[in-house]
This record gives sequence, structure tokens and C-alpha cells, in this order.
Amino acid sequence: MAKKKNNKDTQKINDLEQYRVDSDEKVMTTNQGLKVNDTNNSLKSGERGATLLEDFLLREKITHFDHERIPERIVHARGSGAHGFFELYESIEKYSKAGIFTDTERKTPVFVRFSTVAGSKGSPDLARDVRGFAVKFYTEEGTWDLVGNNMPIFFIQDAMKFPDLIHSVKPEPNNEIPQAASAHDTFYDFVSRTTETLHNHIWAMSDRAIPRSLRMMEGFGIHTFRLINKKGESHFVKFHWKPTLGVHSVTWEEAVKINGADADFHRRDLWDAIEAGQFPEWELGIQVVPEKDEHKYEFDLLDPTKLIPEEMVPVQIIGKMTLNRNPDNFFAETEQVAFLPGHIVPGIDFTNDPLLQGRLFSYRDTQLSRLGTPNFHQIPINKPIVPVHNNQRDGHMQMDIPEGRGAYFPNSLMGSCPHLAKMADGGFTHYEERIDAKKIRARSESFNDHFSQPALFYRSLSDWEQEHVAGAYSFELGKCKVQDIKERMLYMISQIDSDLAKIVAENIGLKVPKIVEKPINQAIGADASKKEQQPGNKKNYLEEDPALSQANTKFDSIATRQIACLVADEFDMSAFKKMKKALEKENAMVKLIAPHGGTVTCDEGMDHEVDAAISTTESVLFDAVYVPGGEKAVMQLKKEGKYIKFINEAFKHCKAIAVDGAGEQLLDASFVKDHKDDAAIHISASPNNFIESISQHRNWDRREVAMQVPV
Ligand code: HDD
Repeated sequence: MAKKKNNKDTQKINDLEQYRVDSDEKVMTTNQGLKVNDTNNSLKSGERGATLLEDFLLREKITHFDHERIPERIVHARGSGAHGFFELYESIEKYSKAGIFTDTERKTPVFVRFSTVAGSKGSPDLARDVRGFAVKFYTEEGTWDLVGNNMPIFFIQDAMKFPDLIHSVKPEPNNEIPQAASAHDTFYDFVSRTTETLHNHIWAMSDRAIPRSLRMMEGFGIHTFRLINKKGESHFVKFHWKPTLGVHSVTWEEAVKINGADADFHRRDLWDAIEAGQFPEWELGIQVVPEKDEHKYEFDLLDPTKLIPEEMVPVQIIGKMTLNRNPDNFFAETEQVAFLPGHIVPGIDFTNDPLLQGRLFSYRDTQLSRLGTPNFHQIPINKPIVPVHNNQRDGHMQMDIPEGRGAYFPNSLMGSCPHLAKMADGGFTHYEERIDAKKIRARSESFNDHFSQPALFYRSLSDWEQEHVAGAYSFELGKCKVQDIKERMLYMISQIDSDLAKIVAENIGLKVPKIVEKPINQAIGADASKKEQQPGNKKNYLEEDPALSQANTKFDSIATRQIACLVADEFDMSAFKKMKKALEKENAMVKLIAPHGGTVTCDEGMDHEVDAAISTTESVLFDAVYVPGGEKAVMQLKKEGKYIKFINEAFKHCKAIAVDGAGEQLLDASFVKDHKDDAAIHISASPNNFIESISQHRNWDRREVAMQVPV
């Protein structure tokens, strides 16, 4: 049933109301409104005869079905969306005149789509990949799209290379293998020859590429944009989204298993959190650089493979985005939403970042083939919340009925309407950047530092994060077949950090070459005369940037964490009740996992609904495990190997485990038996200790022991 209008809804949600179709208690009709009496049988010449061409009901139904797919996005095909709103904490009018950045009374509607990049629409959520983080702000001055990722930099510096990058990472063209995975020869052939990719690539090898939840990852606008104030002054800006739940990830081993246990893990997590009223939130931050400081840094602000370390320019938090409503229909909203980096509003402008410049062309173009019409802005989810008037006409699927005799400007027949807006009335004008240059096909020498920031990133990580990076490189290169490619890649890694390269080399059974056969100056296909395109020497302008490490994120909440409670009939109700109450007070999700579905009976004789039978779920889908005890119950759990495996896996993945009473016997039957003194193992302890461990996300101190767990 369609949701009723609610005065808490944003203007966009209310606008969408007119398009929602509620079939509750309605009769079935054709698309022409004809009431349908039989939708199960085609019209035939006799009960066993051939179907008649006359059967318009069959043809309408089948034809529509035959055409119900549209091309999936060429990249970011797999995505999940949600509605919400953005609120500004305080005006930043000294930087921007945009209403969204000056009016603290506003609740700007947003639609957000998160995505993976390489996989197809049906690929699993936990691929090692960059995540798309695209936000459509329906502002009162028109729609602004901030089409970013969960990593602050990009793989390439010039849009001209985007098709090469994507062709290399997508499944190989001869056999369409592998799906949603970068671990193959073509990708590493490209990366090892294109040194500008190494910064984004090392991020993709880090835990950032396997988030615990879409709600627990950062977002970045990546490019340097401009903010323009009322006086027409420009400041450079980078946009950041900071999740209020902190930035957390799973391990690669879990990711691989999650993909099998629940390929929709992230999509489901986002959906469930919103349905449960646990609304995901991100604060919006900006890094502002005055025009005069454009050339102050050792990297170029226009180079999208570079971040501005937060140590050098702190992030100012200016507002908050909350996602509070799931779409009513995946196709109509999440699939048809069209993001264009070219959608901006007065107060925000572009820079000459050559990647951004190319994107300004690509997105409109792709929507034309994906959505099939230049009228894609009329699709409800894409419609601005403000009126649209211009002289663009016709085209496939025109939904409007423009009145009047003409469609041109200037005119006198229509009273010169629609008329132009003066700048003072919100008419958009571009920032008047001075340009005096030669027309050349080249890249600035200031873009040629390809190793300093990957090295800064690696140096800034904690021990456990560095280990994960080494593991990821080893896995990815271990999957490659061509030795030349692997060696060239090892050489590139050695340019970032020689110790890292040695670990990876050892893991894949090769040696780090001192020099590679093709010098790196061929990396960008440069002819040797283009000296400015050769990667420059590694610089060290900052020892560490703590903001780059997830070890420095927030660890103060267990809200929405999934806690598996392993129970069987006659489990200990009093211990369970106490634990459940404490966990739910902190907004964690307590799930009963039992030997069977239906209900399970506690030792006080009450029936409890089971959330999942053990045969339908896996340890990797949960953040922590609790066993309440009860002799008989635990006896039954001990008999089933999967419960032991459940505990072992939770331990292996460094998660918190708590047991009460007889529950300890399950630990004794598992690998945990000899590690009960671990800081995140709680035996008949206060729920608060367990809660504290869960809020720490993982006990990484355990990782050496954890490696020995044989699952
Ligand atoms: Fe892109 C989709 C993010 C560079 C061409 N891109 C797309 C989406 C995101 C990004 C989040 C999915 C939007 C959605 O949910 O519908 N892309 C980025 C970022 C980039 C970037 C952060 C660099 C900073 N992209 C980029 C370049 C090009 C494209 C350089 C082409 C020259 N991107 C596309 C596209 C897509 C797209 C082919 C596919 C579907 C779509 O646009 O709507 O046009």
C-alpha cells in the first residue's frame, strides 16, 4: 500500500505522491483501463488449439514484459538508494551564496545512491571495489548533484583515460571473467603501466574497499570545486561526508563469505536500518582553500589523484544528511535516477580539473542511452522541486504539455517568455576565470607526482590496516597469471614502500625487480620527449595524516550492530533478558539463531520467534555473538558443528563474544577454549563489557592467534 503523505516528509517526497500507484482493493485493468477478466489463459482456437493473433491482452502483457529492462549503467551498475534530507548547521555565506549553504532553516530533500563500480547489476555487494556515493540535492534554486565516491581520490587524472581504466577492470572481453573483481591480468596490466592510478589503487587495497555497511563509510566529492559568494569571490573547496557511526570495514575473508551467504548484504543493511527507524547520517564537511593559495601546495589542486591532507587543511563540518525513507519502487527510483556532475546551482562552480571537465560531458550522454530520451529530467525521481520553463520541446516520452504558439527566444508572440533571470534574481553565471593559454593536448608537470600520496596513505595506516593492504595486494596479484605483469606491479609497489613490496613478493613467490623491462615513463603511453609526463620523485611533505586511518575513527556506538544470540529450547531466559535489554538500549539488533525456524522455548516456558535457523545464516553476517546458556540448550548447540563453526569464525574475525552460564561450554568446544583471556571474550560478565567490545568494532590485538583458526 502506498505510504500516506506525512507532514514530516520533504517537498520531494510530497511531489512524488502524485506518481505513486496504490493498487489496494483495485480491479486489474489493461494499460488502457479496460477491466481484465482473465490473466491466466491466452485466447486459443479451442482448448488445445493455437493462440490467436487477436489476443491483444496477451500481446500487451508479453510486449511490455519483453521490454522491461533498460541498459544497466556502464559503471556503478549495482546500487542501492534512499531518500532523505540535508540540514545546514550554520551559514557559510562568506564562501558561497548557494541557498543550501546559507539558509539554516531549510530542509533540502536528497536522494542518495550508493554503488559498486565494476560489477553488474546483480553482482554481490562485498566485492573489493570503490563505492559510489552520489547525492541529488533537490534545492530551491534547482538540482545539485554531488557525484562522489567513498575514497577521496580517483584512479586517473584525465577523463580521456576513463574508458581504458574501465575496460581493464571489467571482466575480460573474451570470456567475461571475472565478475565484480579487479584481481585479473588486464587490470594489473593497466595499473602497472599507469602510475597515476597507484594512489586510488592502494586505497582500493585497503579496508575502505570492503565496508561493513554503506552507513559506515565516508563520501568525497573528490574534485576541487569552487564556492562562489555574493561578491563573486571564489574559494576552492573539497567536499567530505563523515558517517556519524564511524568508518568500519569487514575483513577480506569475511567479504568473500558474505558474498555467498548474503549477496545483498549492504543493500539489505541500508534498507533494514531505515525500516527500523535507525536513520543513517553523515555530516557534510568542507576543506576550503583561498584562491591566493592555489599554488601553495606540493600537489596540484586540479589533480584528482591527490587529496588535501586534513592535517594541512582541516575539514569544517557544516551540516548533516539523514536518510529516512526507502524507495517505494527500485526501478522507478534507484534505477532511473540520473546523476550529472554538471547539475550545479549558483554558489557552486567547477574547476579545470581535467577529469571533472570530461565528466561534464559523459553523464548526460550516458543517460541518453540508458534512459532513452533527453526528457529523462521529467522522470519523477529526476524532476527538480522547482518549476522548469524553457523552449526545449518534444523527444521520446515527452510528459509535459507546453502551451503557447512558439518555442524560441527571443520572441514577442509569447510576451518574451519564458524570460531570462537576472543574476540578482538567481540567474546562473559562471565564475569568470581568467584564461590565457595555448590549445594543447598535454598534461601539466604539476600532476606528475604519482608516489608521494600512496606512500603517505600507507604510512598513515595502523599495523592491522597495513597488514590488510599487504594481504589485498597479495590476493590480487596472486590471481594474476602473467609473470611480467606481476613483477611490474611489484616494482610499482616498491616505489610506494619497499617493505610492503617485499611482503607481497614473498606471498606470491616472486622477487621485487630492481628495474622493470618497460620503464615507468611509458606508463602513460608518453613518448619519451614528453618529459613533463614522467612520474617525478617521491616527496615527503607530511609524515602522517591521521584522518586517513580507520583506527582513528569513531568507536562510540553499537547502534544497528547485529548480535547473534545462539539459542535452543530451554535457553536461560533471565541471562538473555538482561543482555537483550542492555543491547537494545544501545540500539543494537538482537537476533535469535536457533536449530530450527519458527519459535524456540526458553526455560521460563515462553515461546520466542526465531530470526534465523542456523542452516540459513552464517557467522560473518553478524558483528558479535552471545550465548545465554541453559544446560539443555547448550547441550543441543554443542551437538551441531555449525554452532562451533559460528563461534570459531566470530573469533577468527576478531569479534566480541559473550557467554553466560552453560554457554561457556560452547566456547570450550571451540577454538576459543585456550583464549578465554582475550579482551573481547566475556564470560558471565556485565553486558556493559560486551557492549564496550562491540563498540570497538574488532579486537585486532587477537589477529595473530585468529589466523590459526581453521575455518
Ligand atoms: Fe563516474 C556513474 C562517480 C569519473 C562516467 N560515476 C558514476 C556514479 C558514481 C560515479 C557515483 C554512479 C551514479 C549513480 O548512482 O547513478 N565517476 C565518479 C567519480 C569520478 C568518476 C567520483 C571521479 C572523480 N565517471 C568518471 C569519469 C567518467 C565517468 C572520468 C567518464 C569520462 N560515471 C560515468 C558514466 C556513469 C558514471 C559512464 C555510468 C552511469 C551514469 O554515469 O549515470 O557516465
